[in-house]
Parts: sequence; structure tokens; C-alpha cells
Amino acid sequence: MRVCRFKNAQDEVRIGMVTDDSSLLDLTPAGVHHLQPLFESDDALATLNQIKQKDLPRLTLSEVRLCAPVENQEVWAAGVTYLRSKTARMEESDFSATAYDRFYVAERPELSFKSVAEKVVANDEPVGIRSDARWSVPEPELALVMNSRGRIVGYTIGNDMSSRDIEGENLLYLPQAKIYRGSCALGPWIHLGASESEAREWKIKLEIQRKRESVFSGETSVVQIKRGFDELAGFLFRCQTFPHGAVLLTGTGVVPPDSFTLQENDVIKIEVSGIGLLENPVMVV
Ligand code: DO4
Ligand code: MG
Repeated sequence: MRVCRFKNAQDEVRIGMVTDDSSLLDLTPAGVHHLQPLFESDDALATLNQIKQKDLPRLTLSEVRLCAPVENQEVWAAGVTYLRSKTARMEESDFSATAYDRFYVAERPELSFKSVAEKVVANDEPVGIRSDARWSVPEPELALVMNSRGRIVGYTIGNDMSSRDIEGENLLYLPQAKIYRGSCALGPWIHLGASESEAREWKIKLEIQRKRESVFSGETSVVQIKRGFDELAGFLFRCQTFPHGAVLLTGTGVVPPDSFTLQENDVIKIEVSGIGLLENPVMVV
């Protein structure tokens, strides 16, 4: 079951149920105005299955604009959860290599703040590369959607845009390397109802196009994530509250070669097999 936020022709934000590759049902006449109450209920899937029997307006995806699938949730990001991420970061920085090595094996994962909901970039909107960075990359990641009790209710696709030269210079520059305008994209929608074992079978593919030509493509599998989803969610909610729930990016396992940096007008395509495709053009910020 896939739910989304979208803007209709009148520019009103609505909640939709994506029923196939080309259309959605507008859930507003059934009284669904926000995602969060669905996530808080224990039977969201049953509720949605009942609702979809009603006579609801059907819209094509081409006539709506998808919004980022977050309302008030903070977005956080786990790091160094794939071996590929650990080795890439150890190579990028002598200064921080030991820290990355330790994160990977430590009991406590690396979790850091990524974005407030209102700054999250939706599908088709531009993500940013910093004008003061020389080496910018996308990070294609599975994102866990959690309710206020820390229960994982769904999954979406995340792009944890990063400036590798800035993070490589000094670990204390990580917030600047990873939190800036257009640095977090989520979408296109939220997949509800998959178990962790189902999600671990999904593939994550990244393709970067420049002038319509593919300039990088790579792939990993969710099963490569070293830590359990409940382990990551448990640490995030430890000694912390998220009254509106939270979204947690689970780390990247696809890293373009060190010679590669993003350029303005590149197009980033991230596909997660169980969810769909998140696509964003690139702009300099
Ligand atoms: O420690 C740096 C961040 C790592 C990260 O974002 C990732 O592994 O995805
Ligand atoms: Mg990341």
C-alpha cells in the first residue's frame, strides 16, 4: 500500500493512495487530511483497505504534483551502516579515518540530524550542491518512517546529499557538509505494511544523468545494511521524543568513484525496488 501527499490543480495539499503506476485516489472525501493520524493508528492498513472501497476521486499522477511525504517529522540520518560507506570515507580523510572505522563496529550507531520537514525536497524538485564545495555526491538511501512511539510504519526513498571534500577536511564539518539548502530529498511516496525481512530483499539503484547521458550508475541491496531497523530506530528514540514521529535515512551503500562530482542540471534517479523512483535535478545553492 502506497500513500502520498500531493497538490491538486487548485494547489491544495491532499493525501492520496497510489493504486498503480499512473493514478491515485484522493482520500480527502473519506476524511483523511494528514498522514500522521494514519501512522499513529494500529490498523492503518485495514483503515485504508476499507476506505479504498468507497467512491473516491481518481486522479492521474501526471495531473498532480507530488509533495515530500513528510508533515512535521524531523528527518535524521544514520551513517556508515554499509561497508562501502566506511571504506569510501576512510579513503577520503586521513583525519577522520579512525572515527569512521570505529562507528562501523561500535554498539552505538552514528545518527545525526538531517532536516526539518519544511525543507525536505520532493520528487522532481531540485536538490542542492554547495557553491563552496568541490566534491558533491548524492547518497541513495532507504528511509524508515516512524510514528511517535518509534514504531516503523513505512518506508520511503531518501537522498542524503553530501559535500565530500567538506566532510573529509574535518569530521566537525559534517553538519555543513550534509545540512544545507536542498540537501535532503524524500519521496515519491511512503510504502506501508512491509516487514523488515521483505524490505531487506529490495535493491537500491542510483543513476546520474548529464545531458540525458548516464554518467554513473550503481546498485546495492538493503540486506547489506549492517544494523537492524529496530536497532537504528531504538537508538534514535533513546532519551529523545518525537511527538510527530520521525524519518530515518539508513545510510548509503552506493558511492560514485572519487573522480566524480555532481554538476548543475545533472539528474539523480534513485530507485528502490519495493517503493518506486525518486528523481531530482541538481542546482547550485
Ligand atoms: O559519517 C558520515 C556520514 C555517512 C553517511 O551519510 C552514510 O553512510 O550514508
Ligand atoms: Mg548518508
